[in-house]
Amino acid sequence: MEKLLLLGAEAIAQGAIDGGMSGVYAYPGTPSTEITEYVQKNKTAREKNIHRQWSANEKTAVEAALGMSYAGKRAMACMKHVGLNVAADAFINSAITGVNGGMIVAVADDPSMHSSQNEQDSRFFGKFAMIPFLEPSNQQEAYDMAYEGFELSEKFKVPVLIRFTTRLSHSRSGVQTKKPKDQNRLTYPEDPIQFVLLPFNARKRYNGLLGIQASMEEEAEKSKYNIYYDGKDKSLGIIACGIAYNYLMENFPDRDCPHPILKLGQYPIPYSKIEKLVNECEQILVLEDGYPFVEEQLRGFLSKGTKIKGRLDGTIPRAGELNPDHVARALNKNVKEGFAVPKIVSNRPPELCAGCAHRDVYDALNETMKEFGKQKVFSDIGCYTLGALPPWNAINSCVDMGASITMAKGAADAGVRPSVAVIGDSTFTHSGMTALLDCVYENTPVTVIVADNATTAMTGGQASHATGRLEEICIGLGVKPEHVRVLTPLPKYHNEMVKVLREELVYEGVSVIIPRRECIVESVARSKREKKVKTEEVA
Ligand SMILES: Cc1ncc(C[n+]2csc(CCOP(=O)(O)OP(=O)(O)O)c2C)c(N)n1
Ligand code: SF4
Repeated sequence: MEKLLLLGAEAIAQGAIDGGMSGVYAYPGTPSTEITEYVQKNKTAREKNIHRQWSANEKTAVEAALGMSYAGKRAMACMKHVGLNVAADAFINSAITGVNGGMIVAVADDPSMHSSQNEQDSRFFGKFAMIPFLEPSNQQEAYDMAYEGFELSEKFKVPVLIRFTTRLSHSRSGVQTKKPKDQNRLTYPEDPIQFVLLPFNARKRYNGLLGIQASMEEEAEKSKYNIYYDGKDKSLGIIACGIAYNYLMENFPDRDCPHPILKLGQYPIPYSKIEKLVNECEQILVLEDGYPFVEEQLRGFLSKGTKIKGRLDGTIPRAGELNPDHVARALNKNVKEGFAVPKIVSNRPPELCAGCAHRDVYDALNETMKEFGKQKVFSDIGCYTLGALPPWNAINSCVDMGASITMAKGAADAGVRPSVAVIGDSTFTHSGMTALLDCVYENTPVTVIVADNATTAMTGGQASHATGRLEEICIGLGVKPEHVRVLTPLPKYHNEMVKVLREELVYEGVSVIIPRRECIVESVARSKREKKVKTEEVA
């Protein structure tokens, strides 16, 4: 047992390793990526042969984790909040099949959308799936929840969700580790059809899930993560969920908050604890880093006419991250002005790196599209999304992973010509492949540009499942080999790129253009890694 200085995400990883995990399955996504990267670099994980390769997407990650749990072992699936949308089918149904070995689904939410398309709150998914879910208030709890989460999962025989947010994930604190547990042995579920969700069994399993709701609630009532702290001034009672408790306490460095506080970290909502606070206090303030999840439920019959303050009445801003200043204002405390942000670190619009291959792709595409008119390029999520900004202004959509190809298909079906999709190699294998199959199935006239930089650049350069096999995949999906065109995106090949793009844009069928050049940042990082290995070999 030792004290480690860990990011929240790393604390979850370390907690899971020490908690007896046999495998982590994940697709990268900020702010969750560091969980898997930590396991990948961890010596114990290597020695214990813990599975730690990236999955193709979040759905395959949850399914693989469920498969490992089926075999009796402890598994964790990790993702960012929008990844849970992709994994939702597997996730919701895993609550119905139940688990054998403990299973944790760790989901990082991103209020304020620092690097996301939305700021959805995964606690709704936890409630939707009707499973226990945990929300750490600090890095130590993040560790403890992952460490203990497998046992909670095995107790109720359902997956357990750990929901945390950007600040917790990306800030460091001291974490006291616990005695590492052994991995589970390989065992099969007692009931051989437990995981067979044919209606007759699914109904039985669903009733079983409904039947354990009361005990999950009881567990939350007595959880050490849900604590009632009494306070003399009952004019206000405060409910602080997850990291909001930390923000509240930052306003009371001597821990002398005069109001009763209910600190929440384990759900389903412990109703009697809330009832006690509502009965004792004149008003309730709900602090949540996310949607007004608890606040909405409180506004129903539970409030008994008590005034509820939070995001819904404007006490806290309706959108965006919670912070200690919001809490201070809600408590009518003085907010200390910080230093003005120096110009050198003030926000600048993001841009593609100098020398990035995506620049050359957009230069060529923009020149070709001059002939065909504007608003016909559907894009996806990755570094290349920055093509939406000046000087390129080259793309017209970015919705969810894989949507570029399917939106281009729909637009082509509506008569748009040419209809172009721009997608990265990792996003293509995440969820572009089935979209391309839809195009092949109907021979829809779309031009799909798969910008292959041999990595998942936007999230920090994780390996991409497509590297070295992109043409094969496209041809395997049914794209005619003569319409799979590989280019080298460099200024010196600009004219050749324009020529090939033009040829394929007028083709009335499915074509795939693959501009291939390694991400500059990844190329530098790779050279450094290789140099280090060589130096170590010589030494
Ligand atoms: C469902 C979902 N999962 C993960 C992410 C996080 N994410 C954004 S872009 C991206 C992949 C980018 O890789 P690639 O498509 O190869 O483009 P590159 O950044 O390398 O240009 C990921 C994982 C997301 N936005 N949505
Ligand atoms: S990280 Fe790589 S892919 Fe992203 S902008 Fe920079 S060079 Fe381009």
